[in-house]
Amino acid sequence: MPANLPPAYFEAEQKYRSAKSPAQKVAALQQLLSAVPKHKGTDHLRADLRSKLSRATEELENPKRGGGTSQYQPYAIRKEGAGQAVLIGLPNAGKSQLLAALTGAPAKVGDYPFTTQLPMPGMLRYQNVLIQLVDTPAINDNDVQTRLFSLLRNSDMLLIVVDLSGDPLSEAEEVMEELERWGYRLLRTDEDVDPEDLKVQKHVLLMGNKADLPDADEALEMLQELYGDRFTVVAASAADDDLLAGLGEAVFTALRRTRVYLKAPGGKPDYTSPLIVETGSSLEEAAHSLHKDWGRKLKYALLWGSGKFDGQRVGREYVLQDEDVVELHG
Ligand SMILES: Nc1nc2c(ncn2[C@@H]2O[C@H](COP(=O)(O)OP(=O)(O)OP(=O)(O)O)[C@@H](O)[C@H]2O)c(=O)[nH]1
Ligand SMILES: [Mg+2]
Repeated sequence: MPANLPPAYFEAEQKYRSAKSPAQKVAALQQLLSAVPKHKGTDHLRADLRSKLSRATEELENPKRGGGTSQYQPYAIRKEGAGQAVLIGLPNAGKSQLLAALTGAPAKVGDYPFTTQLPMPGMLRYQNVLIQLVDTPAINDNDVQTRLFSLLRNSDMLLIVVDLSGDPLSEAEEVMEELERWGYRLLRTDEDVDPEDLKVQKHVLLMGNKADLPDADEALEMLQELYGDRFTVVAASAADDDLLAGLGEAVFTALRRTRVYLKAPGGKPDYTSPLIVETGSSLEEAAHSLHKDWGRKLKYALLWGSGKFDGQRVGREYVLQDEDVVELHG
């Protein structure tokens, strides 16, 4: 469950990931721990960080007995924020450049294929929400496919990046064929997961990238014509601030998340750190994700939000809408 962590946490997290020596690791972990707010929802995370810190300290003090690099698992990227969206595509589509432009993560960009060798995460801010983006090596790189597809399986959605200045239609086709070959079923952003289907079902956003280059408009139109019925198609470019600014909303919508602002009786709602739940979640599910005690003891909630009476009383089965303000009563 998202723990609604502050930006300082993700800065420290970035430091931790790039830490090379045990001493850097220890420093970054200490910073991480101090950035985590202390409440029930972060108990697990704090325990996890404390045990990492004690292992890193051990490694620092006894270099030979420490875990060393064998425990380093670059394809196991822990989810952070409202959800994890993974950038995939063929070489040179501009995945790394896009990650860098959207999140500031120091992704390596190159005009030669297979520049990216390992996945790298970064945090994209959309309004009051942080979304984790993950850059990955090219999907047709045989050496990484097994590990890459296990990362994709664990992700919340896929961002398929194609190069509008190349041959975006055949790029999209190749990426989709690859995914289908690995047993994936691709879903439109507004399509529900089919519980009967045993395939790995993932929501997809199709990104026509390098929209700043000549003839990109026509290429985007063709992409829209061919794939527009099956997927949401958006234009992207690391060189165009207006396009970049619009991507946050597109990714947030595709992630299918709902923001809930909690308020205490007589208090003000906290608009800065919404509780994030899957779209379609009931009040009961949201209360449970907050804490299992709340899930049990919740009787009703008072609700403020668009299209509702202020302070309307709703039951456990009420389906939450994005930006509802909720006061829980046990
Ligand atoms: N004009 C333009 N060029 C871009 C854009 N994004 C990336 N490029 C260029 O495209 C080339 C490839 O960019 P990368 O971000 O390394 O591509 P990638 O998809 O990560 O490639 P691999 O890591 O090899 O899979 C580089 O030369 C970038 O400078 C863009 O939005 N516009
Ligand atoms: Mg790359």
